[in-house]
Amino acid sequence: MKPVVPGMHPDPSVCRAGDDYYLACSSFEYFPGIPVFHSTDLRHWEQIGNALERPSQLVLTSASSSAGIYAPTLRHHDGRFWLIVTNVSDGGGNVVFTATDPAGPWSDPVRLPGVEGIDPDLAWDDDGNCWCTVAGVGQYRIDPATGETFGGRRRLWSGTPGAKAPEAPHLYRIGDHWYLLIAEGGTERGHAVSVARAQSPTGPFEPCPANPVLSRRGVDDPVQNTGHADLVQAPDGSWWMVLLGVRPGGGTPGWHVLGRETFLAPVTFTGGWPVVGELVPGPASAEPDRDDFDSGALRPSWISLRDRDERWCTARERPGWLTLRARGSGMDDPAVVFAGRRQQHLSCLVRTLVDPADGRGGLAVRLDEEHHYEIEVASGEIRVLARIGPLSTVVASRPAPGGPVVLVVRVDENRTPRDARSGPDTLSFGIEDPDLTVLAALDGKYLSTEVAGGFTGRVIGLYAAEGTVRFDWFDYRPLN
Ligand code: 6LW
Repeated sequence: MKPVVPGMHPDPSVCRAGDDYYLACSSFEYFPGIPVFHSTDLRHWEQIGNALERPSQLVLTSASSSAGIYAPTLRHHDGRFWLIVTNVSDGGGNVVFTATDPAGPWSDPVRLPGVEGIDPDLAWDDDGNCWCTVAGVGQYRIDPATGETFGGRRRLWSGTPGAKAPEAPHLYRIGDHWYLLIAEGGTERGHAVSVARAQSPTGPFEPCPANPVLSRRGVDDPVQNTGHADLVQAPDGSWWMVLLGVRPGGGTPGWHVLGRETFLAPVTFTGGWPVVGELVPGPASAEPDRDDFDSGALRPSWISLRDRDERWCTARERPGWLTLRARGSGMDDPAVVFAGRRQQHLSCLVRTLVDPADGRGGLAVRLDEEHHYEIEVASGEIRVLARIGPLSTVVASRPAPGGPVVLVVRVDENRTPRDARSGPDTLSFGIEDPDLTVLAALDGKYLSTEVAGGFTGRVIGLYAAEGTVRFDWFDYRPLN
């Protein structure tokens, strides 16, 4: 079952304007922040930008991995697009952005100092009141244009008694009722979606007798951890849910490596309550995706760590090449200069042509600072490095041919685990000279969320660890 937006695209929020749908996701410590997608059928999504692409909109200086930007809500109201989100780092808090075109530019932030809590939602009632509902579940009346809060936080509902982490609230007016959709059970295997309804946006809320309305708890299904959902109505009146889920692989307990991905399901209303249908498969794999760095700008799928400054990362300095200039000393260093893209397929082949000149750098597969594998070239040597928790090691090395070299990582999903401990995939690192020579093949379980912890998934990309390193092209080929 393929997601509709594969790779690390969690906490999806969706809205419709006319015949067009737009979707936004969390982006954590990566810059630019909040990928924005467009679709006309809810199955095929194209990234049209990132909402937060200027330092005046997003500061992540002190964001540790899996901190930063959490759980946006995207809405179309009164002829404008509204985005509300929490930056859990750098004193960011809850902030609202607006745009007339969701591809951007988005406004500078309006801060909501009176709103505490993550996963903020925006909903408007017929009297023009704007309600901001947050994890917990609490609610504030706000003015999203000024950031003012009227009165304090009111408790709305805490979900199913005994269930942990009532979060990800979204509030909708549907027919005669206000529906409050939440996630509960935590974002791991116990994740679920529950719903309550009321006559007014402020409650009192009556829980759905069939809660949870969505969960994969204890269910034999390749898609697990389903939850954190949002609803949208199609022009024909049908309802749809976007939600996050993961695809664990290997033996026990199952390791997911791509982060939490966005899935789609139909929703019908029976007796005034939503009933969630089977997941709708996402489109078949994308075509090979090649970047030649010829346009001088990086496409929106490229993400950097915490910031992207022309001094360290530019496609303009040597035309047709991406130039990275080291700031941190390597992939262990939170300050490393890294630019990559989400791994979006369970199997894929990634290649790049690197000219290390007098620098050191290469191709990395990153989960976080403490969990990454890379192949790098420097001063006549090619090395494969692995960092797993507190342990770092050089896995393989060999002399480098002079001049630019093609570095390769191939990820192969492990479709038939040999035993209970078999990992989800194998990552093979090598060089093309011109035939492929594999220097090391590593178990992918160590670059999974179940090992590393946190909320993110793998990103594959380019880095500079010393001096200036230039890349002529970057080729990402899905293999499934
Ligand atoms: C998000 C919370 C969650 O704020 O994970 O799955 C957190 N749900 O709602 C970070 O993505």
